Amino acid sequence: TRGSINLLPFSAIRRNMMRDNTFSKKVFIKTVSDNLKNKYRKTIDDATQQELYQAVSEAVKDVIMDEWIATQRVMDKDDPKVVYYMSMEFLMGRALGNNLINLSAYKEVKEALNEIGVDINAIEDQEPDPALGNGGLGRLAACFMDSLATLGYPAYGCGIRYRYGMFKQQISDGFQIEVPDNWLKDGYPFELRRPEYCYEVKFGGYVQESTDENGELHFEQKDYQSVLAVPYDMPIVGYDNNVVNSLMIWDAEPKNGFSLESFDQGDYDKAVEQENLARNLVEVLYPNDNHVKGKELRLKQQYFFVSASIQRALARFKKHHSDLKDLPNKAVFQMNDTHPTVAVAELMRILVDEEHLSWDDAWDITTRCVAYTNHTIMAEALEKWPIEIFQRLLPRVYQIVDEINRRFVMQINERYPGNEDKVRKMAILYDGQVKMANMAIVAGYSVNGVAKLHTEILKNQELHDFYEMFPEKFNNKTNGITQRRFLAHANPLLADWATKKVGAGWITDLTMLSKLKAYADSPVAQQEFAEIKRANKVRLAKYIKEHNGIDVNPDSIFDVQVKRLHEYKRQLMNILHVMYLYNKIKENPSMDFYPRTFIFGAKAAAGYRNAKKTIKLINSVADVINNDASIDGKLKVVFIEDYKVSNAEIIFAAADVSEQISTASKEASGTGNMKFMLNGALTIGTMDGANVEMFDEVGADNMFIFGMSSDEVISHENRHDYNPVDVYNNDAELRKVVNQLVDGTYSPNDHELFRELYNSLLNPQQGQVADRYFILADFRSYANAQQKINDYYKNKSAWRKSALLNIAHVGKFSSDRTIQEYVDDIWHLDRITVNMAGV
Ligand code: T68
Repeated sequence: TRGSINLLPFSAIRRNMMRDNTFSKKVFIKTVSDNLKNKYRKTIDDATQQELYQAVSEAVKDVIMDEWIATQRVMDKDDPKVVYYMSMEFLMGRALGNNLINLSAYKEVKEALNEIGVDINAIEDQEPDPALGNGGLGRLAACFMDSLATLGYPAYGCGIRYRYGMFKQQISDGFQIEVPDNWLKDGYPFELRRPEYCYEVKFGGYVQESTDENGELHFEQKDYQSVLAVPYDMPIVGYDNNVVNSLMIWDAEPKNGFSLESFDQGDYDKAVEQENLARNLVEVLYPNDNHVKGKELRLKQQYFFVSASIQRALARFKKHHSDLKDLPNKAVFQMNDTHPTVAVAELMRILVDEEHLSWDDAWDITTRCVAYTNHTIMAEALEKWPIEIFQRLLPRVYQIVDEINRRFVMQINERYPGNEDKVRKMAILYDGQVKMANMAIVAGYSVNGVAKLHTEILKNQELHDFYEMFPEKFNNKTNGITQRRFLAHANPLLADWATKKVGAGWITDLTMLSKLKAYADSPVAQQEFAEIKRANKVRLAKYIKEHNGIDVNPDSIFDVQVKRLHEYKRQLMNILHVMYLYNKIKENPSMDFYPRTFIFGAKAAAGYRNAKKTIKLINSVADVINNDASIDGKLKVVFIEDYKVSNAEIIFAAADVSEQISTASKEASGTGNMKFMLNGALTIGTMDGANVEMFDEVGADNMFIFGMSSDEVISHENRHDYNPVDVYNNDAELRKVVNQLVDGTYSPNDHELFRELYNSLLNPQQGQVADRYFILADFRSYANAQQKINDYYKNKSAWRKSALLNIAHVGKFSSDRTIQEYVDDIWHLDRITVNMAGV
């Protein structure tokens, strides 16, 4: 057992550090070796890397626990208003390194481990990425949790503890293979099971109505199946402020422990059912990004975590309050897209059925507690549930939705008498479907988009009818990213350099980086930046060599597109352009061409055919180009397998060029764009999403804009007057590239392999639109912008200056700014302070 000096040794170290700025490496190492002994009966010398990771994590958790306890004590005592960030996805990324950064103990721990011959990077690499999200939406939730804690705002993240997160991607013969992500197999040190806060969640059955002695109606769900929702809390460590918030993610367990003896035949079946329900519910994350299919299990997942989270929130509230009318002063539920919007009806159900409030009182409370964020305008991502499924699964919740809808349709009819079109577009129940976005807008007191352009499109196009009815609800909150993970942790060289130049203030106030403007013209600063970028490119080259077996030249331009694979993001346009360049170099080997490495990383939803074919195409093009000795290594193509938060950190730091090339109007915001900018990459992009605001900040000289505007795209869509065949006919070089999809250049053994991609551009199949994402229309303009990059990069001083100016203008894109806006305009929270003195 541990002696008194090292009972909470690492916390002691930290407090020691804060008092006199010394760090006892000895005590830290002693803690790690104690942990190894107690957990594994091993010493540092014979422990595996995984065991070391576990032991180091336990030592770090020890410190976190003290602050976590202290924070929760303050929350209990001060009873501040709290935001519940409800999200089906939290794409957290690894915790160990990030927690050390936020405890401002990273360097000390790195050195301590160094002294015993342990490489902190190797230890960090032992941690699986908790990949409980698909892409931007899930990662945004994670950045928000970091900023909330860092700014000292009381917050809970509410989500699902999927047993399997986003699949691992393997590339085999150029094709994507999906491998289950068993992230919990070795145990996850940064989670805490909280069985004392478990709740029952009911599905199915029927609603029994009864009247009590006072003549009041009661509704009871009968003959249902249910599960027990058990929360696991993960600590969210604020930066250097002792604040530790909680991410509560819910696991499902069968309500009655499964036991053979205690059931007769009927109950036995029921027990098996409940066991299966619990297991299936949280088994796996749906791996689709910006696309939903109305799968019953997904609705179950949504109701499961929403109901459990609201129950826990109300239980917390009731510890301090008896009057539910005060709820809006103490809690706000922010709904991350439509996925958790069943919260509206669930809160109503609890208030009406269980708390016995009148409908009007319950509605008044609910509509002052819920707010909704929209992340997309793409029709296929809007959640609509067949009424049949919804009603069967959630019979009482459905009745409540029906009543909300009945009252809202009356409101529509009052305002627009006889206008059936308005009812068709705005009703919550229509055409046999439950439209979740409509319910969220009707009930939410705030509806926000995630970038200026996106919010304008919502107001003027997609949600125009709602905007006309409720203009006061609509507002914009441009997305942001956390600089703690994406600069301090991801790019320590650049982080230290920035700190030397402008001080460490940027870690909690990213606008401080604007002071770097003063260095943009300095040859010394430019040189220093160039050396850092090169070191990061060498680091990425090493990763690529280890993971892909490909040699890349760190002195070539690293041109990167990493994000989910989706047609609207236009990875296909990027690779068509690579094919175009290759043709040109082959035709004219002495042409002016700066060596370039095109780097891709992307997961495709398992059932998304064109997306998967695009991955295969990228790999096929890579095979041909990388093995063509005649081009002298001028052009390389790399597909990085299993793109995820942990390798993203390495990739952003090493990029020269950031590809943000979505069809204008389709990318609601983008957040990768900001991560590249933060790391000094120059963007080639369309006027879409937050690119528009990046352009406003950094100016035309430091960004490469091309392509149609969102207005042009939308007007072509409305008029149906775009014909890609015209473009194809009028551009011989482009025509050659498109033809190469089907002439065997990149698929000698099967000329038909890429036929579907060719068809998607020129030859639409039943129900499709030719080149729906305007790839051919934008191609020439894209190629011209790429040519400008080629020319500009040769002017080293100009390029480096632009890179520095990108970093200097990135301040707006911190999620700290975004969260402060949510707080000021929507949530109205007060900061807490947590004092560790005397602990
Ligand atoms: C993304 N959306 C937007 N959706 O595409 C991106 N969808 O522009 C934006 O920056 C980001 O959200 C943050 O606001 C998504 O990532 C999904 O992942 C998703 C998942 C399930 C269903 C629908």
